[in-house]
Amino acid sequence: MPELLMVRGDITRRPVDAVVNAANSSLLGGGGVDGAIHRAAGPDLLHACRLLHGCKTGSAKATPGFRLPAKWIFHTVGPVWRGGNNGEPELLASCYRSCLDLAREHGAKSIAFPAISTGIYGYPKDQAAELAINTCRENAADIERVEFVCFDADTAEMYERLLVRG
Ligand code: AR6
Repeated sequence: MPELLMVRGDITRRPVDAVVNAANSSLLGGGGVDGAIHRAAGPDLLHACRLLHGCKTGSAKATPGFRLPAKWIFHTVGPVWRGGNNGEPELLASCYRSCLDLAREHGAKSIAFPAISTGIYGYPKDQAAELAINTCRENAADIERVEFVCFDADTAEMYERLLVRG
């Protein structure tokens, strides 16, 4: 079983094998965590992303980490929240699973996730946290360490509570 833990702070600083980016389907950058990752990784990241020709919601694609401490960046596209009956939970679970699949393919033993879809895309934070933890518990058997990197106090508190509950 992997170690699942909450880490408070900026995902761009995490010394893990792979960090996950909550991108949009163009993969050409944006605000939120996507903007932070592009700024920290440097301009080579955008060049690499251009070669990927976008990404579907629920899928993920890999680039090197460039100037990040992480070796890899897995870019995934979360669903935009439209009330919850438009496949949002399935698509969000698919983001986490796709990134764990990429970790396996690339031999990444540690991975750091942001709270995908819970910023600009509006997914309710509590529902997203529960789904993220359950999906990683069920699909990360061969990964040593899964970090949930929380930028704000609300999100951190939710993950803390849910991870303790087990
Ligand atoms: N480290 C960790 N978490 C962060 C950081 C950071 N440096 N910065 C923000 N967060 P969002 P989304 C948290 O909006 O909802 C972009 O424009 C943030 O507090 O970044 O999936 C993309 O290009 C929140 O908890 O991603 C897309 O267009 C979480 O990361 C769109 O936003 C996700 O918030 C994707 O929206």
